[in-house]
Amino acid sequence: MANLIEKAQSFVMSRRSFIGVTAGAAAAVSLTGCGLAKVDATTAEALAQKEGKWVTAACWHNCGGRCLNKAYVVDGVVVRQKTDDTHADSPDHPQQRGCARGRSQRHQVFGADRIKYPMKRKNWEPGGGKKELRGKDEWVRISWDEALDLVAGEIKRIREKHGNSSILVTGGSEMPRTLGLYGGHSTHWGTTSWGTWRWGPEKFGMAEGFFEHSINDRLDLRNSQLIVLWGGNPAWSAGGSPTYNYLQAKQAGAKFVIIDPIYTDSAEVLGAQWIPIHPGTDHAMVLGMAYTLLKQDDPANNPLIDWDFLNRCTVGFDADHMPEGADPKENLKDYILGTFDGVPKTAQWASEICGVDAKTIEELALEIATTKKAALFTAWAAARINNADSWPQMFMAFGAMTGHMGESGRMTGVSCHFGTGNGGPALVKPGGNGLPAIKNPVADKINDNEMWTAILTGKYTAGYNKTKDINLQMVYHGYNAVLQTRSAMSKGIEAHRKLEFVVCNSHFLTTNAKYSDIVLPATTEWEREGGFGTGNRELLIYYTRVTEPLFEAKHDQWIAIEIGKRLGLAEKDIYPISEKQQVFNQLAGATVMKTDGSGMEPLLTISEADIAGMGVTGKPQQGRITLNEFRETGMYHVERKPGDKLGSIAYEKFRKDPAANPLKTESGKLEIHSKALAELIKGYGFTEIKPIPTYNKAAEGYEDTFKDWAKKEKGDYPLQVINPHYFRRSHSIFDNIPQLREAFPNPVFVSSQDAAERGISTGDTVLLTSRHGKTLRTAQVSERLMPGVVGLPHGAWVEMDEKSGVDKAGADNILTGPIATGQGTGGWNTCNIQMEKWSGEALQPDVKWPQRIVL
Ligand SMILES: Nc1nc2c(c(=O)[nH]1)N[C@H]1C(S)=C(S)[C@@H](COP(=O)(O)OP(=O)(O)OC[C@H]3O[C@@H](n4cnc5c(=O)[nH]c(N)nc54)[C@H](O)[C@@H]3O)O[C@H]1N2
Ligand SMILES: Nc1nc2c(c(=O)[nH]1)N[C@H]1C(S)=C(S)[C@@H](COP(=O)(O)OP(=O)(O)OC[C@H]3O[C@@H](n4cnc5c(=O)[nH]c(N)nc54)[C@H](O)[C@@H]3O)O[C@H]1N2
Ligand code: SF4
Ligand SMILES: [Mo]
Repeated sequence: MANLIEKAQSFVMSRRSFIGVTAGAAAAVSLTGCGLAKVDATTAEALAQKEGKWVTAACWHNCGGRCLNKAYVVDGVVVRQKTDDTHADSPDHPQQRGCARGRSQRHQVFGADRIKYPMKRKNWEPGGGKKELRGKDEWVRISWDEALDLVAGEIKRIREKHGNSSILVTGGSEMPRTLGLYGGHSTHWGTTSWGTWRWGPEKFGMAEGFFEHSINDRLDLRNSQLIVLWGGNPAWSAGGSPTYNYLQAKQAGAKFVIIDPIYTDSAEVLGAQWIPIHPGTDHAMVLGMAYTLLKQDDPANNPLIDWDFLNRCTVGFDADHMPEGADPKENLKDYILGTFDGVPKTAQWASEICGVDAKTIEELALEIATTKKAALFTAWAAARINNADSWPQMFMAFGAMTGHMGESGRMTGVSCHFGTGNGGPALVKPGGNGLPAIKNPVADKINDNEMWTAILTGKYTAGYNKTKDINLQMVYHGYNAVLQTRSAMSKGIEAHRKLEFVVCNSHFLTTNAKYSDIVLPATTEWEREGGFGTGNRELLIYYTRVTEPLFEAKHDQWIAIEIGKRLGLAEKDIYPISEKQQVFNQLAGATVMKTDGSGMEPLLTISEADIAGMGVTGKPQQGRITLNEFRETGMYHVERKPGDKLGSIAYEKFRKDPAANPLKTESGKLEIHSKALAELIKGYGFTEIKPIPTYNKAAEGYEDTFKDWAKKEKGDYPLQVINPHYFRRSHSIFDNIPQLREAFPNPVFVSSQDAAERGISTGDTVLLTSRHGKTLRTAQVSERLMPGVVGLPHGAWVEMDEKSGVDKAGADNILTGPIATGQGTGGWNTCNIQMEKWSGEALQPDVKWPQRIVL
């Protein structure tokens, strides 16, 4: 221990940082009420000798994993963390083990750079005050009373001057309650994670609104002989057990194929066949595969297409199976064959677009068609591109052609995030918190891609052929990082400097906070009553308070109430239910699947004493485990075994008898011709698609890297940049943690061919330039990328050099533009750039940058 403490003390991350720790040693302290202090060796030594208590600690991020995280608290000090040891680990019942981020959670909560007090921009005054200084002004500490008076005062003033719609609330669920009662506010919308899987698929019968329902559960995956992934890198982007679950399928004999511009760690660990592809062109590849099958299929001697499934369960594949009223010429088969447009979608045709050679396209098509049990998966990355509204439908159509749907070991759908390789409805879930909904009287909803231009131009798209005027003058940033995570950040910064007022509740000086006028310190989940980790269908995590609020941080709900009071509203209308009671209601309402799979039953036994102990109102109840047991373990993990009644086969009943189990489409079948889909997309007012899945070139996609496509002459932005979700961060969260900065340096991944052509070596600082912005990063040259593709990890906090207009952090959205297509998708993985060696000063590693410690 002494050695560890010595190490900890000498491990100085930055001049002002008090975080001094290596894995396992003590460091951050919460001195109740007054915040943080450095632990000296004597205190650390003393703490190490004392008995403490393990508390289930939140890991509440949108990270694609759900792991059990525990903090060992001695005298209010978090001495160490651990992960799931609640039961023995086995392939059927895996422990939910945390990743490096979750294990660094204490460095986040107790970070020296936490926002400690309410603060305002020095030159700010009601109405704006040197708006151009947003993002570079100094900060001044103010009292909570002053801060709340100023925010409420601005809300009042701006509402009177410009009306309720001039106030835009981003994310969060707290201020919408207060402002909903105060006449309302404008909102924004978008598809973020899901890309074009968000609103389209339920129109043609897939997933019925919930992506996990499109694939079978993880134990059934072991019955697949072939698992093909169009994108998806669970080893990086689905923490916890998904990669382990995939490995069980491999162990059971499955072959893996991964179609991805990058040879990922997932491809490596799964021993997958790697098929590199140009980003945003998967649709073309699948068309080439479908053509191959149509040409070679011989039902009598060489059956490759599941005509029975197509004919019984789908409409629109061929002229004989069209939905009512549709033009029989508008069917997918004739589109693929080129019957009417004169362009057969051959493997060669596909190859020119997607970059996969024709032979590989044909071989993969035949392999899938002749394998008895295949799983066809895609993650959302391949749909987080512009103009891809027909891609999910094409993916479904190919699954239907090959019949890999609705049976054991056979599935076609999305395998991503919490649901990676494990589909089906939740087996355990919390109840509702009991809060009544509050309606927002303002109807203005702006697509994420137009959020910043709406502020700058006063206009936004409000539907088909419909542009609406809007005068946005105030932004309230709740629980989100939109300036960082939505497209067109350069426009976003400009927009922030145009507004009369910007306010943000925040943990750190994040991008949203940095460009605000007033920043209010928010508590983290470790400083709150408790809450739930959901998403993985097999488990429910119940975390509880680790520490009292640090410094002057307050719960977002408290902030919303206090601002509301100053606007003349009553607490009982904004939050009629206390934080404690909200948690209790979720506990009392928690349910778990009966072991025979026949329905849900209460999870918890709760006694009078429990209710009194929590200081809430409620009735005692009987359930499967006691509340105390749940609190102690921190997790209820449904135990699964092959052959149990808790599995899920997507579309099973539908496949057996589509008439008796119709989907929610007009025809009741999977619609390869979907009028509803085409109408939905048209209704958004951005771009249109056909009812059948034709290939649509993406704005700023591969084709746009050429000046002249026919002559194959490259243009000014000859490369494609994509944004892998990176291990250091959960989106923008954790970017500031020194330990994670050291472990994951956030380079830009460059193919050796592109590097050689530009004289770039590993370690060189490179400049990436798109049509929309410029950013710097240190190159990591690798054979693992397809030439022409650059991997810029998602979510780094922008660090703008105001003189040159160049960002130094590698912020992905500095490069993306305000492009809205189809269902308003975040089209991030279609973006064109140029790359060159930087002639200016070389970048220092991020870990050496000063922390953003303000006060
Ligand atoms: N270029 C590009 N952009 C992308 C993507 C991409 O691949 N490329 N991916 C997209 C995807 S998939 C997603 S899901 C989005 C994510 O977009 P966001 O949801 O905006 O991203 P996060 O970084 O998770 O932001 C959460 C913020 O909330 C703060 N926060 C957490 N808890 C609390 C709280 O209790 N109170 C308050 N006040 N704040 C809190 C965190 O500190 C953090 O700043 O990004 C999208 N953006
Ligand atoms: N570490 C970490 N994990 C995360 C997150 C995070 O921020 N950090 N965010 C979570 C969230 S909210 C989400 S939505 C998920 C997202 O999960 P995904 O969408 O799976 O994540 P990505 O890392 O963007 O992409 C996965 C793979 O798709 C490849 N890819 C990109 N574009 C294309 C394409 O056009 N075609 C094909 N075939 N492949 C392509 C990338 O090279 C990458 O290897 O991740 C979750 N997990
Ligand atoms: S994968 Fe997510 S939930 Fe699991 S430890 Fe990492 S950050 Fe926490
Ligand atoms: Mo996401």
